[in-house]
Amino acid sequence: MSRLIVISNRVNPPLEQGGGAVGGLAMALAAALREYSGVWFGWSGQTTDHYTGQIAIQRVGGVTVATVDLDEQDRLEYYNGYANKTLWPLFHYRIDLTAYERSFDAGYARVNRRFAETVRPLIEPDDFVWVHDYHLIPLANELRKLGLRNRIGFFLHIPWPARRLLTTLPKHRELVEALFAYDLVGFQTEDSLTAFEDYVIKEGGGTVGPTRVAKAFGKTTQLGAFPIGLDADHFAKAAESPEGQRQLARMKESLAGRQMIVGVDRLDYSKGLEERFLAYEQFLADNPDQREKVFLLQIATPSRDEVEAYQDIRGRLDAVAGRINGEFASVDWVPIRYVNRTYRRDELAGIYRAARIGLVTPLRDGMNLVAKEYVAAQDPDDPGVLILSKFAGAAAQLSEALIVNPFGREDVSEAIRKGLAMTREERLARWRPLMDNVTTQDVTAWRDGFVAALRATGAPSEQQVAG
Ligand code: GDG
Repeated sequence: MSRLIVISNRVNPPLEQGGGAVGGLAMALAAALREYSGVWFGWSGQTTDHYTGQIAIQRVGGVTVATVDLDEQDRLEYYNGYANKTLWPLFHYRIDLTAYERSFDAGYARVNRRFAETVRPLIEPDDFVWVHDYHLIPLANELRKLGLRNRIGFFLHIPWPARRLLTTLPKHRELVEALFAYDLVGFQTEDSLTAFEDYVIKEGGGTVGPTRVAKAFGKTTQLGAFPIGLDADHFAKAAESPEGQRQLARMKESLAGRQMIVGVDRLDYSKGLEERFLAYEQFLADNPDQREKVFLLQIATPSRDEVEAYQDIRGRLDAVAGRINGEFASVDWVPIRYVNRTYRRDELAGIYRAARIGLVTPLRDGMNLVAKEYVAAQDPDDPGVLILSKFAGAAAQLSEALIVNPFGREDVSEAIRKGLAMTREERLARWRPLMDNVTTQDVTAWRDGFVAALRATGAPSEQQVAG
């Protein structure tokens, strides 16, 4: 059987049960790599003075993991730079935070070239190559330049932005053209896929056929939407595990008869945390009878803290949480418990289960796995209520959630009120189809769907190989 070569920016070796890595991508890939033999290649997260291209190979949990160190300039220009100061904000509709710097462009191109040269010798003729995320869009093009003829697929974990937004990027055309070196380009949602097609047709002068084969720049690629899922059974079991139950008991004790609303996010401006705090403040102002009967537990794990926009949002959240607590707290009640640390996955499952409401209100999100985790962790006899942003990719699948506009404080405040008052019957009626969706459209379905679609593509055309 052909092997699978997975390439992503960072490599998080498959985790032991209950392990504590942060990042939806890491969890999903760990599950994928348990199934196929192959290699997972990416940056170690370490830097050296000069790039050597020396690969460190480890065998972890049945998966061969190959990592390489980058140099300091790579970290600044490629990772902190083009990936996290240019593409991430732009693709999350934050043009105000998007930095366009020539050195970032150069760093992005350099690291993609280096990755291609370094991983090339690990790839055998029959292997399928699966490249992940916005850090590595030009990788297939670089691999093709080195003569690689294997089938190569790309999956974008974040949203694809609207055409008008993308065209603000100085080298938008090159970026999109680079995607045509892949045999398959996958998106989280139909929405992202349609936005890409719109670009191909209107900016790229190309076409998209009924089977979603796109033609532009003299090349052809297959497109598809593959909504990412959860290791759902595993996660549901984590809520029942000793650690999950211990955490649940601990939370229940600390509730002291109050209801809990929970939010769990990487500390990122795309997650809408400040807007969430303000909406919750609105709820407290609108519903004085609910004060002291409820609290919000917000777990926000620090992320990308070398990037200024992340330091800013962290400072703002500290201030807003402090202000709201100062305004509403009483001697034995704090309205927001704001925690900047990481929990084990099984502990998280217990925390989700203890919460009457899962509050997931990103301003933009490719998918959002927290929404699915909240659903999977619920008690089947007495489930909680999911409040979900219409701008999370997950909203397309989880339509029985209370869907809100995260920019509208009144809207979110009203959903909180409704969620807290919801009868067990209605909670069950909403949760059952949500749980069905989360368990059937799980990470295995995602992975198998993508790999099957990649296998079904024809061999790369000569044009693609010529790059
Ligand atoms: C990108 C896209 C897409 C958080 N705190 C802790 C912890 N987490 C875990 C959550 C969840 C993951 O991090 C976050 O996943 P998301 O999907 O919400 O978001 P991103 O990290 O932005 O991921 C996103 C995803 O890729 C997959 O394609 O859904 O749209 O932006 O799994 O549980 N995990 C642990 N402790 C914590 O304290 N163990």
